[in-house]
Amino acid sequence: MDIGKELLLEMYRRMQRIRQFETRLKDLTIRSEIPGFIHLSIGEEASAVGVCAALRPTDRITSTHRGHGHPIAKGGELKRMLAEIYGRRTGYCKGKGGSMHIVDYSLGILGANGIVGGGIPIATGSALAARVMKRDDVTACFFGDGAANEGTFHESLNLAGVLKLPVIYVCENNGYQVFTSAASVTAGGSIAARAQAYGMPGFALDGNDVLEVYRYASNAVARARAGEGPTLLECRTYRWEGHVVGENAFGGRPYRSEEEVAAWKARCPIVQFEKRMLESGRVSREELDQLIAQTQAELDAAVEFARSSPLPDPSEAAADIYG
Ligand SMILES: Cc1ncc(C[n+]2csc(CCOP(=O)(O)OP(=O)(O)O)c2C)c(N)n1
Ligand SMILES: [Mg+2]
Repeated sequence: MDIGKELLLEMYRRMQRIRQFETRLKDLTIRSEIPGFIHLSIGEEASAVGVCAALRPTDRITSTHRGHGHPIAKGGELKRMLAEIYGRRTGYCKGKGGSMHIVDYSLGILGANGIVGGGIPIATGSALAARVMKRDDVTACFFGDGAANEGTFHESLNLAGVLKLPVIYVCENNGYQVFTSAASVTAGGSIAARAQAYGMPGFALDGNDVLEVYRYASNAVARARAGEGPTLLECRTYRWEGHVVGENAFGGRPYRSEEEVAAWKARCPIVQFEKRMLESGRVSREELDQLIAQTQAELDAAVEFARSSPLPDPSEAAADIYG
């Protein structure tokens, strides 16, 4: 698959945005500038970016509790995301949602979600809505290996398989569900293989290879748009950080070996992508460095914006609340 240079650089920019945003977020959280639980997806940037690069602006995504990378990959603004995480009025949900509730309907970002597996029926409903409204938009649904063992996964894939809905199920298998290894609680061993039971194609991919993810996602999107139905992609990847920032405070025993973490860090999705682009000769080190510097400046401005934004007024506490 021939990918234009402009798209390659845009994918790289978005991976850098995610990495830098979350690295700064970790620091701000440790310094107690930010309230609430923060789940980082450092190390998992390729699946978010590879899938979203295959989507168009009117396509939609659902995300998870580990939900900063997906909205950034879909084009979310760093400053409004950070303001939301700071609980400020200028944030995406006017400061009342926080890290696990980043939403931007105008970009097709239907929301991060604190309920494990909660995004899967939402994405399935979104795909059904596109069908009913006679739009050829596709919905990409991100979820973890833990969510693949929830009832919502099975009910949703069954419905999508029966109705041939335009949805791409993207399981980011990072090998863990909090402190439990996926291998110890996942019957059958392969999440991708579950697709067969629901009448759709399923593929297990190198989730750290942004170009491989993009290739599979593009095929799945084309299929969905043509009315041929859903696809399940299992992206095998790894989270470099703890389940949540500060997980050591929970007092648990170490659940991953230092060697395992080091081996995955050596397979950094950003470094691997850089290497391939530089080796192809299509992109120069200077071009990449320029994108890194631009992202740093963008992030500095976002931190300043969030810090200087006002908190929501107490009189707004019950506004925009449904249910
Ligand atoms: C329905 C539900 N059950 C349990 C939890 C607590 N919980 C939060 S994250 C998580 C693990 C999810 O693992 P996975 O789906 O693999 O996502 P990852 O954290 O690895 O990205 C659990 C059990 C929850 N938020 N919602
Ligand atoms: Mg997981």
